[in-house]
Amino acid sequence: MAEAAKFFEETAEPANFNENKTQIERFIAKHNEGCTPVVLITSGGTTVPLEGNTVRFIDNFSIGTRGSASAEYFWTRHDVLFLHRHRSLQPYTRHLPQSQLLDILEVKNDDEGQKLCVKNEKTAKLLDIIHKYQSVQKEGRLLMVEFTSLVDYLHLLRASSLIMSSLGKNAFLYLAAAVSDFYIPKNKMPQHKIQSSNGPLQLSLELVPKMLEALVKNWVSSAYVVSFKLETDPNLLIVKAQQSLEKYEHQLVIGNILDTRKFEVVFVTNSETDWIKLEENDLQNGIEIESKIVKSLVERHRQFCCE
Ligand code: PAZ
Repeated sequence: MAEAAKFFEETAEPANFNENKTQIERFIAKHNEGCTPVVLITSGGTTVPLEGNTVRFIDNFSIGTRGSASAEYFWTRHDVLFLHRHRSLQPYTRHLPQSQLLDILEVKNDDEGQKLCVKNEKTAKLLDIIHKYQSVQKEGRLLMVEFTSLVDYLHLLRASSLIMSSLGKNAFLYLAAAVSDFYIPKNKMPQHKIQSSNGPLQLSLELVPKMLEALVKNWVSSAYVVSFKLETDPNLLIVKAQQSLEKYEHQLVIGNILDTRKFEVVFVTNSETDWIKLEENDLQNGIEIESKIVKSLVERHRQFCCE
């Protein structure tokens, strides 16, 4: 935990940090009087800059499907603080990929001239998305905050967790972001663009301190905390998830394998290892695995609050 504290001392807060923090404080303050639980969803990947004036950075595959889809299912019971990577998928708008935007529109002519309309076959789906999105926004049930780099993400995660601690057991953390395990500390990073004229590049990355321990024990100690574990080797998945649970003593680890993450995940707790899978008919009916994940978690959090 000392390493976590040192990390925050040595790294600067992101540019708009105070503004974001104020917004989060206001959002959570609204919930302190009521009994609506709030879920903090982290979503998308983090970048690791190689230069102070960043031209190049290391990134990862995550585009935020898990986080953005989950947010939509949490609204049955929870309000959502959505901490997401800049330009990654967002709840509701994820259904409208930019590449298809022009295909759902058509130009119609009437007495008043040309009108831009949504194609008939797309109208029902779009109306449904817009109604849901507007009602969540109107009722103030969603706050979206963006990050890009690993350092931005960790500062925002710590601030959000500390603020949410006032919610007690009504705080739920759903840590689905793919966060880099390695980084280059500022004092070991060149300020200016690395020059290829200097020859091949050798990088030395340091380990990012594990923040989950500080989060569970110090930042938001009464919360229900679910972390994710991604592996590519199926033989490692459950062992690594169990190790994480043992080490950090939070409530649940959701394990997933890169290639099958959209179809199956495994819930690992102190007492069970429970697979959640999409069946053939789920796939045919367009059911998303996040609907099953979140349904189970909402019930688990409800029971946790009653204990
Ligand atoms: O964002 P996405 O839907 O493309 O991927 C989701 C995921 C695989 C990043 C998530 O389910 C996950 O496992 N996050 C934690 C990764 C890790 O730090 O092990």
